[in-house]
Formats: sequence, C-alpha cells, structure tokens
Amino acid sequence: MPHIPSRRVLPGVAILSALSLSALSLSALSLPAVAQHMDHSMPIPAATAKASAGTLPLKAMNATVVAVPPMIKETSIFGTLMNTGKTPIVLSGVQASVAGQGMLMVTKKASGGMQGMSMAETLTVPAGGKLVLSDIGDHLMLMNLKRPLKIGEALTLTLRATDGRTFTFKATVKKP
Ligand SMILES: [Cu+2]
Repeated sequence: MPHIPSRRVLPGVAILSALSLSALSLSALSLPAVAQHMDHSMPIPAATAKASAGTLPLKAMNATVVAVPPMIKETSIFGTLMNTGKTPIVLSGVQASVAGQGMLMVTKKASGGMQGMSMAETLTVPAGGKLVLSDIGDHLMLMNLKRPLKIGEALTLTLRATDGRTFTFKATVKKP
C-alpha cells in the first residue's frame, strides 16, 4: 500500500487518491496514491543523542525509503528489523544526515476505521524476533529532508536504543 507521510503537507493528495489510482501513475515522479495517515502529531523529539555504547544486534531486511516528489520534505522507512540478540531492543530514535529529524511512528485505527499515525517514544524489537515496519503499522519517518531523494540511492540511517547502543544500516529509495 503506498504511503503518504503527511496529508497536512500535501492536502490535495487525499482527494486525488480517492478518484483514481491509475491517473496518478503517469510519470516516474507521480505522487504516491493513498493517504493512509491522517494525523501527524508533531512534537519534535529533543535530540538528546547519547554517546554510542556499542552496536545493537540487529539486521535490516528490505529497508526501503519511500520515494517522494521533490517538494515533499518528509518520507517513511519500511522493512524488517531482526533482533539476533537474547534481550528485547527498545529503540528510541532514528536519524539520517539527509533529514533534519527522524521519528518513530505507530499507526492506529482511529474512529471510522481510518488509520492515523502518531509519534512513539520507543519501538521494541523482541528478543530473537522481528519488527515489521510498514505503512499500516510501526515505521520510521524522516522529516525536514535537506535535499530531494533519488530513486535507487541508498541512504544511511542510524537507529538508537534506550541503552545508547546504535545500529547503522542502508535503506534504498524506492517508489512504493
Ligand atoms: Cu507514516
């Protein structure tokens, strides 16, 4: 399911997507079609980056940055995080040099069956388990993009856990 980071940034898309999906897939930079998310609560987290305390036992699979048109300054990261360790990993932040801020997001069903997302203080990858990042569930977002993203380029992202450990991985910019 395509994913629009913020309806507030691009109010026209929600209306367009209701009309026709095919009409939107006209060009290489056509807008992602469906505005799943209604609500961006926008408290910017204080960037209290602790000194790195080691590397988290994580693996990232199918890590994808959603391609957005150049005027859109936020995007989402989907994929799967595998925790190869024996204890849960409590993620507390994400950052990338290409973005002013990174956020952890959760998606919840709101009234009327629509989905809304909001910022989360933490996301947990269970011990020996995985956390799936998707437009209908937990995911990561990059806000205040500093430059347009190119389809096919790999962005470097760093996740930080509450214990100060970090995990750096690459995510490829793709159309949803
Ligand atoms: Cu989102």
